[in-house]
Amino acid sequence: MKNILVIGSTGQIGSELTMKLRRELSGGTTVAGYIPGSEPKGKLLESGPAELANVCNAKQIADIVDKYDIDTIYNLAALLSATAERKPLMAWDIQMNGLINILEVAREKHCAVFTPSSIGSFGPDTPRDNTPQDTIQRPTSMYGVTKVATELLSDYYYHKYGVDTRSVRFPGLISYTTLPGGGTTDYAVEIYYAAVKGEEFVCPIAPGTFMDMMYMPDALNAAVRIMQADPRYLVHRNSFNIASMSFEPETIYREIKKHYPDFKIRYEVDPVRQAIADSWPNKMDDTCARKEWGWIPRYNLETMTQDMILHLKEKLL
Ligand code: VAH
Repeated sequence: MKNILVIGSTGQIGSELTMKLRRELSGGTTVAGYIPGSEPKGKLLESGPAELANVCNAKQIADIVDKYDIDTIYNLAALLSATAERKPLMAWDIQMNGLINILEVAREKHCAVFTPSSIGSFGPDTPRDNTPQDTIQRPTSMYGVTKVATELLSDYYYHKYGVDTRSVRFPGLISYTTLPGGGTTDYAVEIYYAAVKGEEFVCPIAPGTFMDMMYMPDALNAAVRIMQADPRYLVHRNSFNIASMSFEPETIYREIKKHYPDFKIRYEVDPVRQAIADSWPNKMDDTCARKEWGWIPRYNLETMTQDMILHLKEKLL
């Protein structure tokens, strides 16, 4: 990887991935792709080039690839699960019509492509514990439908045209830099903000609802490492299970309470997000990612909580 285009560079993943790529791949260029209304600001804008990059405008993407001699595209454009349930046709347009634009540009201009999948690609018939790498995927959300289709289309372009497509199934991602928007797992970010601000947390997900979760630094390492992996050892491509921790609201609440003994939680379950969460697995088996490209997480709930609170105190207080 040398010259990279990050589409969705101002989102929860993109804002941090772009900065990481610029820090770690200093020999090349990392272009921050954005759409009107989500322009890069601050260090993201000052540290490198930015271009309008709407996945639904294939020519716009192709022109950027030509201008910067892009060899790798990180396609992070998506509506998250709860938003996608409210806007299913927009989600399909961005995630599928946008994806085929990216894959066609990559086919013509010989770019590698990373498009993330998610635990959302599984459904209620999928084995919930130690979810296998290769298993049934019949999601019941539009987000999940687009993620399964993303995996299949990305594999199709690899097998039929040789496009170097790779992907991971992200758990719920937790970070202190950019708030997620419209996700089912967003509660695991919002709970830290409430604790640091000294507020009671109103949790939209019911106690006992386990989901795979991951700290953003581990997610970013996975996104970079998989694209740098030796393709000779890749048995799978789209898309690898990666896991680090699985918890439910009471578990994370008790961990935060070690730092804030007076922290309170109450539940106001959101039926849309709860139905989505109930259809997702509890914990994935990520043996294939560990074997094929050396995936290994560094954070657990205790160390993530320490780091989140440390940084949110600086950010909010
Ligand atoms: C969501 N944070 O909740 C995203 C993610 C695994 C969950 O895809 O929709």
